[in-house]
Parts: sequence; C-alpha cells; structure tokens
Amino acid sequence: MRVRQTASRQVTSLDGVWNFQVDWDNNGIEKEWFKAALSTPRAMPVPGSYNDIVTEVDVHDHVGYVWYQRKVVTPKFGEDRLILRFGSVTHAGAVWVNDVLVAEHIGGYLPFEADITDYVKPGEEFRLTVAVDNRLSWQTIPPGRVYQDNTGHTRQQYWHDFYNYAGIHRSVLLYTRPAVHVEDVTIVTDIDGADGVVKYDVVATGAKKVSVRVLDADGKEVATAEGAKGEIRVKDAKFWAPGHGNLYTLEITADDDVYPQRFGIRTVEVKGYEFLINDKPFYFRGYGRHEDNIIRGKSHDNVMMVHDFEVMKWQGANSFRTSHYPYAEEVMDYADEQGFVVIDETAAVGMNCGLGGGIFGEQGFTTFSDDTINAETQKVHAQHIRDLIKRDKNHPCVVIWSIANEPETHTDASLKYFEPLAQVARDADPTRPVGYVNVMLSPPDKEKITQFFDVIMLNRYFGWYVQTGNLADAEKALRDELDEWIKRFPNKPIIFTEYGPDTMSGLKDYFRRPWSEEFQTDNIGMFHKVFDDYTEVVGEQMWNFADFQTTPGIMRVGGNKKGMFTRDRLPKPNAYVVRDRWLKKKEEQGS
Ligand code: GCB
Repeated sequence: MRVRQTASRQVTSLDGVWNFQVDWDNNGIEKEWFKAALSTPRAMPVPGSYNDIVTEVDVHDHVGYVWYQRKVVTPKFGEDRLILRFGSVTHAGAVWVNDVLVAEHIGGYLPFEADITDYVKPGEEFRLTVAVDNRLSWQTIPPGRVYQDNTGHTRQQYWHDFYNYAGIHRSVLLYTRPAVHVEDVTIVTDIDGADGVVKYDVVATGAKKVSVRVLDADGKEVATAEGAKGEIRVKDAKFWAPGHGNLYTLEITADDDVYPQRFGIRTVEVKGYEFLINDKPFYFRGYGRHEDNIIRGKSHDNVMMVHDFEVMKWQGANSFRTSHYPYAEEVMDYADEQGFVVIDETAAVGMNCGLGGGIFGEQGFTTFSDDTINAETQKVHAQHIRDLIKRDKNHPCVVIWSIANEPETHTDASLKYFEPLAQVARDADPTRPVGYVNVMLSPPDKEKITQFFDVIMLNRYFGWYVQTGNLADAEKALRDELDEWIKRFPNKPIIFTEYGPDTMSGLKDYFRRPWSEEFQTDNIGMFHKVFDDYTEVVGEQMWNFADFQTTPGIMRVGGNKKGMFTRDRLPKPNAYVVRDRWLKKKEEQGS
C-alpha cells in the first residue's frame, strides 16, 4: 500500500545524497561490502538513475552491481513495527541493515518493503546498504541477456527501445505502523442514479475491530460502516470522470491503525466497440510516455511530473499509457487528481526477438523456448501482473491493464504463454478490461491471442518503418488492416497506442520528407484522418509524448525522436496542429 502519514503511522523520508560505489568485479556481496562503510564512496542522489549523473562511460555502461549506502538515525517506534520501503530499485535490489540482509527484490518498477524492527534500536544510528543490479535475464520482466564481447567486455542486450537506466529510482521511506494494521484494501465502485455504491474489502490480520468512514474531498464524513467488508452508499456522489478528478477517502480503522485509502466513484465497461466510462463513450486522446528525463534518467521527480501534466493539459490530452512499465505511485495519484485516464502497463516489453534487426541489437534468438522466455518467465510475469494490480487497483484513473507491449503473438508458443496470463489479470481484477499492445508483425490474420482480451491496442508505423515517406500507400495499408481487424473482431474497441515518425526538432524541409518537422505533421495527420472515418477506433495515443533516451543505434539519433515534444518538453510544430484537433475534440466530447 502507498505509504501515508496518519495518527498511527509516522513517515520519514530517506531521500537525499547517498554514498555510492561501482562493484567493478560484481563480487561485493561475497566480499561483504555491506559490513562496513564503502571503501571509495562518491555522492549519488536518491532517487535518481546513476547513469547520466556521472561523466565516465564505464560507470554509465557498467553491467552488474552498484552499491548505495547511508546512515540512518532510528526514530522512536514504541510497540509499533518499523518498515523500510523502496518505491523502486531497478532492476534488482538487496538491502542490509547493518550486517543483516533484510530484503531482496527483483523487478525494477514496483515497490517492496522490509520490516526492520528487530534489527534496530530507537535513537541509534544504523548503516543502510543497498546493492543494485541492472542485469536482465530471460527470466526477468523485461527480459535481457548479458554476454561478453570479442574483447572480453561484459555487455547487456535487451529488446526494448529505451535505455536501461538503473539505480534507486523512487523514494526510500522509513515508517512506523502498529503490529496489527491495515494490510490491504480493495475498493470497487458502481453508480446507481445519483448515488455511488462502494464495495470495500479490508485485510487486517488479527484485528478485533475494523470500521470505515467515507470522507469527501473536504474531509467531511459522508458515510460510515462497521466490519472489514461491506457496501456503502454515497448519496448524491461526485463521480470521478475524465477531466474531473473527484475523489473520496475510505478512512479505515483497524484496532489502533488508521489508514486513508483514496478512491473515485466511477465505472468502466467495454460494450461492443464502445469504451464506456460512467456509461458514456470515451475517446482516448494522448500518448505513450516514458519515465525519462535529462540527467534524471528514470528517477521520479515532482517538478517534471507536474510540468508534464501541464503540457498534456495544454495540448488537450485526456489520457496516457504507462509505456512500458508501472510508473511511480506519485504519478498514479496525480493522474487520479487530474482526472487523467490511464492504460496501466506491466514491464513486459521486448518479448519479441523477431523485431528490429539493427534497431534494438543483433538477433538470432527464438522468443519462446526452454532456453529463452520459458515457463519460469511466465511465472515471474504472472506475479508481476498480480503485483501491479495489487498496487494500482484502487486508482480510478486506471481503466485498462496492459499485460505486455508488442510481444510475439503469431506463434503457438506465444498462445500457450499468454492465454493463462490474460486469466491471471482477470482473476486479480474482474472489474477492468484487459488488453495487450499488438505489434505490426502480428496483423489480424497472423496473431493468435486477441481472442482473450477486451480491447485491441495497436502500434502502427505505416509511412515510417514501412512505406517510408509514401503516405498514400501508408494510408491504404492502414485502412486495409483496420478493415480486417473489424471484420474479425467486430465487438472489440480499437485504440491506437503508438503511431508517428521520428522527427528531428528544427529540421525543416520544403519537400516534407521523413525526419522533418513537416513530415511528423503529415504522417500523424494521415493517421488522424483515418481514425475519424472509423467509429470502432476509440482512441489515439501517439508515440511518444517526448523524445527519450535509447541504446545507440543506426536508427536512433541521440535517442528516439518520435516525441510530440523534445526531451526538454518544447513543442515540435506538429504539437500545435494536434493541439487544435484535441481541443476541438475535447469541446465535442466534454472532457
Ligand atoms: C514500438 C515500441 C516502442 C518503440 C517504438 C519505436 O513499437 O513499442 O517502445 O520506441 O516502437 O519508436 O520504434
């Protein structure tokens, strides 16, 4: 659960400038580095990706462990438990309090905790050490592989198109909570006329008494109930809706613990090809995004978060996808508040070795096999889906779970891999539509798994990776493919989750050729013209909100340049054209 300060929980932030050291030989654990102060420490901010903070290429590109360390003065915790919480450590973290290993976690985009009560004393200082490993394998989400190059250097390969930033990316918190406490809550809402119907289910092991109060946005009590599970009616509710971040709080008391869980009252449903929010057809306008920024890498940063939302609102966007991994919890909270609609994606990206020879690195692997992505990966993937849903289930902003981006889906092996995973998502959350994001290599006549999902999410690069520069041909290919999807799946809404060309900011061209600013306007304009002809298309999320960092490659110029905005969030000319369109749509659609 998100960490909140309450009468029963005291929160201390451990963010700041920590000590840092690269583990060149990747043997710090064997050498027990955690048992003493780091021998040659340098400064490193937390949260932050370390890669772009430094100037040495060896540190930037190091494959393996880096170590973070700081001293912490233990607060008073009385009879309570003392918990350490990491928002994310990318990709794997091991945590020691003095000499004791208190947590190990794999998966770079989700939080984890350690109960350290038994290892510390109030008022005393302890040494907090974190070993961070940036290595991916065939059994991690996302997958990757470590290999030696011809000169014996260790390198890492992965099949996703963003730089593998690493470090402690989100806040580190220390907090107290009673031994008997609110461990989890699931809130599901419905709308009945002017009223909201709120079903809640609290987990608080060992609690003798659980009660809840519903508070409105001003903190005024509007309903109460007794018991760990129940249904509450909120009279004349203010519904959460796109553009309207109306929120309530379920204040839960379990014995001595008090926990405020925010929620919004709204419904989501797929009906035929319509995507309904509160029973009204919704049209997605927005982008796939990245947690990516100059110097910060993938670090969460409130300045950038608020600015990005300001920019998205300026443009008339109403939604985004958390491509290609779960975003910081602060971002999800803020999307709730701002009434932004979110497609929440797992970190299952790059599960497609057939993609991008030359773009994302050399190929030569079979995606699904005993030696590559296998049954073990599938288990890790299933757990990752459950963990994401557990973290984000109470966010009204989340309207679709996307369980993977552009995986291989045209083979029998992929069918075997994904069918059970769609079910995992449904079991974890029966209330929201589930989807996956489809790649160009898996058109409707080839792909095998759309049958298990509620929506069709398409990444299409007509006019860019294919029919490059020929927009007439590109338009035909797009229309032909759309017709085929609709013929095969007449009852599933279609959302375009990626489209658009790389565009060098400042590159002007009378002839409007690829890479120029003019071509971005033309290419995206072509897609929009086609979308407007199809009622089955219920959303346009272009790629990408902003330019972002990738691995070096002959198709990338200092990163991926498909941004509507530059990496420092300045509009390319196309941004104004799309702004006119989206503001007009906003007016027509009411949000
Ligand atoms: C895709 C991927 C995205 C890439 C994009 C591109 O289909 O989903 O991660 O960055 O294409 O620009 O090629």
